[in-house]
Amino acid sequence: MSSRLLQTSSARPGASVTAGIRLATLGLGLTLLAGTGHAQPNNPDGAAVVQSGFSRLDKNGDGAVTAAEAAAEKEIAKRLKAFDANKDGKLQEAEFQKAEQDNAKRVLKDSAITTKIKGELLVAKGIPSTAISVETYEGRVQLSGFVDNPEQIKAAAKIAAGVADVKGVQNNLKVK
Ligand SMILES: [Ca+2]
Ligand SMILES: [Ca+2]
Repeated sequence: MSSRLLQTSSARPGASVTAGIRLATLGLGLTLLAGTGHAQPNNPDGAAVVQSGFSRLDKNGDGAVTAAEAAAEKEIAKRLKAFDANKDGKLQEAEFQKAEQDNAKRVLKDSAITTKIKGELLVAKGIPSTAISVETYEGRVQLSGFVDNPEQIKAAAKIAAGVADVKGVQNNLKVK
């Protein structure tokens, strides 16, 4: 086994150097990760404790997030009723996880829409795409920034509205 490894590395001297660099890069990455862990608050012994969203919101630690506790996180507060499966007016941990997953899905969908619109603005002719900021929330798109003329404002809005899953476009573009 070891002699085979030796043969391989002597046959291709460059390979082991590359592997060495890769290992060094990996090491650096791990160091950075460890650094992030240490930087966390409420973590005096340096252990990598990641507090879940649930225990962060369940301030009194009674195993349920009430409307008052959920108020700290708008996306959870918004979903309290819909994900309160046992209808006790609070989110137990399993209910909370589902609400959180639903919001994560929403974030993914919205950023996919934003990315698609930015890509289409980029390839469209005569649109100063870098001057246009695109934000999406629950499928509703907001365009803002300053462009050269009213035609560009119209064209950009038309492109945004034509992207799949877009529910509406708020056009705040202005001529500079
Ligand atoms: Ca609670
Ligand atoms: Ca509940």
